[in-house]
Amino acid sequence: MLTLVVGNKNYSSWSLRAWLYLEEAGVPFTELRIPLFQGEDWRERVRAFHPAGRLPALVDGPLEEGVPAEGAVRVWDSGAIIEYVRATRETKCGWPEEPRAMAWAMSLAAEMHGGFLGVRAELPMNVRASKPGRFEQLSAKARLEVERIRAMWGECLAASGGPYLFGEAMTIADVMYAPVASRFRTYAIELAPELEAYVEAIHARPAMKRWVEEAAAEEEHLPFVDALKSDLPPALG
Ligand SMILES: N[C@@H](CCC(=O)N[C@@H](CS)C(=O)NCC(=O)O)C(=O)O
Repeated sequence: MLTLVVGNKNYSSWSLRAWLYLEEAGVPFTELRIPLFQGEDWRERVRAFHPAGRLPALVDGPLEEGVPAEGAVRVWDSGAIIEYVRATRETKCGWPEEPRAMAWAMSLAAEMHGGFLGVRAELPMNVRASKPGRFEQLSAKARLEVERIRAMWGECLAASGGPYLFGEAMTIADVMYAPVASRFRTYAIELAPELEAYVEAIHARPAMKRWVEEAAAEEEHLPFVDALKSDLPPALG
């Protein structure tokens, strides 16, 4: 029995990655949502699942009184969650099989997981928002990162023929960049037609559509994200 703990669907990009992976992989799970930055005790509630108080987190095993029961396996960090699920369950989504494509996909996923700090801070995920014109306000660092993402998506799609980065099937690389596709839509980042088609293909996935609908229905607002304040907690991006 798997329980995935996610944050606010509108804002938590790392939660989206783990959630979308489980959905695309076809692995059954129960979702538990703990909205970040809400109320006095949100960090304490999250710490029952993730020792550093972040989301997403996964529990393999029962919960008792809303927290992992003794003996339940706890996994945190989106990358670890994806690999744990792949190692313990039958999954319909993974890495490309061909070694060269696999190496490429793994490298792109790692590049996302470990980098793009400018994009993460200056283009925070805000699924239901529409904030065109943001590109002109970005730092040089964030602009270069946008350029790198455009180039990497373009190279992959040209080599694979799309509609996903590595061809006909969604892979973990697409899952890792799904929140970037969402940000590019929110901030109307200019894209070549084939990259727009990729953003559209990601948003056309039934699971992604559900996440977007559920994000739009959430009631909490994080003013520091909505107002694009510079003191955005870097981890949220
Ligand atoms: N590397 C982690 C990042 C987790 C993370 O930082 N999550 C954000 C939400 S998207 C968070 O919990 N932020 C809380 C905070 O900034 O205190 C992962 O891949 O899961």
